[in-house]
Amino acid sequence: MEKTLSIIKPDGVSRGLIGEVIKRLEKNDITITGMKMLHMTRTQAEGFYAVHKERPFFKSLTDFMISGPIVVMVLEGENVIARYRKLMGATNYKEAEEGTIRRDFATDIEKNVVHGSDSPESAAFEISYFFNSFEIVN
Ligand code: 3AN
Repeated sequence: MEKTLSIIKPDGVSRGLIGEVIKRLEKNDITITGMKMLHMTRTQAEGFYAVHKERPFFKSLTDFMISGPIVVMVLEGENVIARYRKLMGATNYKEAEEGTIRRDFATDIEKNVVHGSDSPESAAFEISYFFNSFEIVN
């Protein structure tokens, strides 16, 4: 079974989309094995997005990610990294397929409601960034 990290970003939480995202996970046979709400500090957000630190949008992305609480989840299932990214849709919501979370709810390339790990390596890093082993059920 594969694992991935999902984040419901500050725009998703403040717009009341937590239930909507979770409903789509459950409908698609994706199991939630860890979940919590938190409000990142700047240092935590910069550490999480360290791979993007040279990108022009780094400051704006980290500002946004600390603008309010987020919900972080560990998701589990067969091929869940790719399946969850398919449910999310493309980073740019204008290019996202119909019926995806971002196509339905994103308002901006940055305010795009959700995050999902893009590889097994980033999933391992991202899950351990937010969860210890006691916080993930089996
Ligand atoms: P994804 O979340 O689809 O894997 P990444 O990892 O390439 O996308 O980018 C991380 C986050 O950075 C995105 N979710 C988005 O919020 C933001 N981002 C990516 N590309 C841009 C861009 N060109 N302009 C502004 N923000 C961006």
